[in-house]
Amino acid sequence: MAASTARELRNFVDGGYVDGVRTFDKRNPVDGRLVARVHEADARLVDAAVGAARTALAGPWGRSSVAERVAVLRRVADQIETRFDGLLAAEVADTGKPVRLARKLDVARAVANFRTFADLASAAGTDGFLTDLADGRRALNYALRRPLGVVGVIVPWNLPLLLTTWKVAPALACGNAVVVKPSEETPGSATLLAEIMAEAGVPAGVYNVVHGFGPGSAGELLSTHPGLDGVTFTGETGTGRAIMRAAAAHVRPVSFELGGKNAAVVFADADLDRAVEGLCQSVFANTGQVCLCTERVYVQRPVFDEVVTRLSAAAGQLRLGDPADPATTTGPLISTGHREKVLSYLRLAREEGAEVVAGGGVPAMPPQIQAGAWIEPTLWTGLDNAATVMREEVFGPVAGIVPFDDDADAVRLANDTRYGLAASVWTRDLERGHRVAQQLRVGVSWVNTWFLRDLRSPFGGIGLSGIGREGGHHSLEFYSETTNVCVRLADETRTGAAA
Ligand code: NAD
Ligand code: 6OD
Repeated sequence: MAASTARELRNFVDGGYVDGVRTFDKRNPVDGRLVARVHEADARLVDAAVGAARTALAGPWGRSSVAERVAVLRRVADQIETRFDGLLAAEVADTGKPVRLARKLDVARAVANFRTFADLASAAGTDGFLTDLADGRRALNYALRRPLGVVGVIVPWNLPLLLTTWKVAPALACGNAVVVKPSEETPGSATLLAEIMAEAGVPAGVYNVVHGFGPGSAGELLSTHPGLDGVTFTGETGTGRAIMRAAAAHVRPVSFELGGKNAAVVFADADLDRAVEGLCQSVFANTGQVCLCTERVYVQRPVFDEVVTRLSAAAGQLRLGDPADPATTTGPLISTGHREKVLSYLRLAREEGAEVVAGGGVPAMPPQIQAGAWIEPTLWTGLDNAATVMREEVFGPVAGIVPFDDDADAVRLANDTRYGLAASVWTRDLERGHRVAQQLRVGVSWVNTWFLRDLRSPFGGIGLSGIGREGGHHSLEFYSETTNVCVRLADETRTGAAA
């Protein structure tokens, strides 16, 4: 039998790797092989991580200037580039996503996240007002920005490095110290990032990582810890509820990016080549495991059949397989457990009357990877918004396609959800594009594109999709506390008009 190549992944606390109380296995979703033995943190270790972060804030990091922190962030970005291949390998081993996707999306975004928040922090100002009251009193008001403090960063498995760095970069830019809890499914890249942080000169205790699960494990232990000053979380809406309850007990701020049931609206006047290509991306990218992925496609009646036919054909063209093969477009789901959930929704869709027009089951794969969490890219028609599968987030490569008549109908259907994360509108008529995009009750509305990101722009969700916005100055605001200083100046003498 071949020797195991599984790595040991430890917690990172106060600048060093630390054993957990026990280990759990992380398996590769492509073939089920053991990737890592992960050291689970217990209450004592989570406490040590929070304590290390607090201590770091009392040291030089807590007194650092913006310019010093910006320099650190730039070094982290450079070091991620230097260690690009290692991060890429960790991300692909944990998620099974195609190398070419992880290269372009996940690891490249980690670099961009640190550079963007370095730029933004160095350019950020604060409010300042010269107060001039009617009674002649004058004052200078200016706002001071301080770090929030110790921030808990709890992240999911779908875009692990992208989402971790999306939160850690602005948190460090603002002078905080963080305790990161990666998903139990994707412990690799956050652990490797700890080495990168140390190489880039991030002081011990500023970046900590604790491994484990959610309830009864590191996730719950971190989110309920009294020593946190704030929590930033990306993940399922139900998990957000639990974290919010814990935050309420301590009256501390939360920033939540949660689930979605995102709509795409395709008008008959759309460039259908572009729309079908865009839909294929938005439904199937990362095997449908992006919170922004489309699971409801509304198509104007005159082009409904054509879009169904063309999108189904595009789904059939996707190449599932070895992540290292440049021809692979689509990886497995994150785990066979998650596949069970997605398959149960596909069974339900059929019971609810869906006509499956593409995929619908588990594909036959080569024997060496048949044990992986593979699933066919799937589309159905025949269900309206009343169906459970048109209302609940599936988080897989699946979508229902539904016809609509006019703009008002499209807006009504797209907004008929308790989620409100993202939407895309496909039309050649830009006036209509603006009009419809503005009527959609979502945090992010795209026209003739999908997942095109400017990191300075606000990002987040409405309703069950989240609380707050991150991105640009919104991130800097969440990760800061502001104190307004009001200094009385000499009164204005209002007697006697100018000579
Ligand atoms: P999840 O909520 O199950 O887990 C996310 C993280 O929370 C993990 O680290 C997990 O261990 C931890 N966790 C779980 N229960 C916890 C608890 N009770 N207390 C504290 N921590 C706990 O989500 P997931 O399955 O990892 O990711 C998929 C979900 O994430 C989908 O719903 C998806 O839409 C959502 N998501 C949203 C966005 C966004 O930007 N809105 C981005 C990515 C993913
Ligand atoms: O692009 C981003 O900044 C972001 N937070 C994306 C989230 C994707 C969810 O899966």
